[in-house]
Amino acid sequence: MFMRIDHIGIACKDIEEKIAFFSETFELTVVAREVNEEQGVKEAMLHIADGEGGGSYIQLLEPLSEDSPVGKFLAKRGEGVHHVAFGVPDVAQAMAKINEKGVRLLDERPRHGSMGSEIAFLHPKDVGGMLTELVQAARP
Ligand code: CMX
Ligand code: CO
Repeated sequence: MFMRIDHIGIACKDIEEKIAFFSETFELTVVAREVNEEQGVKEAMLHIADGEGGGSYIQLLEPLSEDSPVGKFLAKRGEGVHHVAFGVPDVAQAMAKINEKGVRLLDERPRHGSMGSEIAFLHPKDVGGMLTELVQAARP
């Protein structure tokens, strides 16, 4: 079901500062910058490698408001790893199969993610404390 790690999502207070840090320290290139109102974030994708069905990235996330998922996370836990995203061939199919095993889905249907992808989240309490995202990358 999982083809690769698509990205690690990192919650930060100041995305410009973290873009400078990650790109300079690890020699990574920013390949996309977006505001996703539905997810309540300003984000940047830093490319690491290309893999089966898509690439792998670091996703830097700055909240658009304090009551968004990342805003609440920052208030409660501070900056750091917010979620892990796995690449899947078909997000709707993966959601159905995973839900059959008793894992709660946080989305009823796939939503729009970075760079034209389709995404869905799984409840962290059902995945050993890890907020998990499924990503079906956009077709090249
Ligand atoms: N990782 C691990 N555990 C987390 C978590 C995270 N990122 N966020 C919350 N939790 C835990 C909390 O610590 C809490 O545990 P306790 O009850 O033991 O304290 C529990 O989950 C419930 O958390 P909460 O703060 O009461 O609930 P929230 O209202 O903050 O909702 C969640 C949490 C995961 C349901 C919500 O953040 C969500 O729906 N996330 C999915 C969407 C998202 O994160 N979008 C931003 C990224 C967009 C992108 O990647 O493109
Ligand atoms: Co993500």
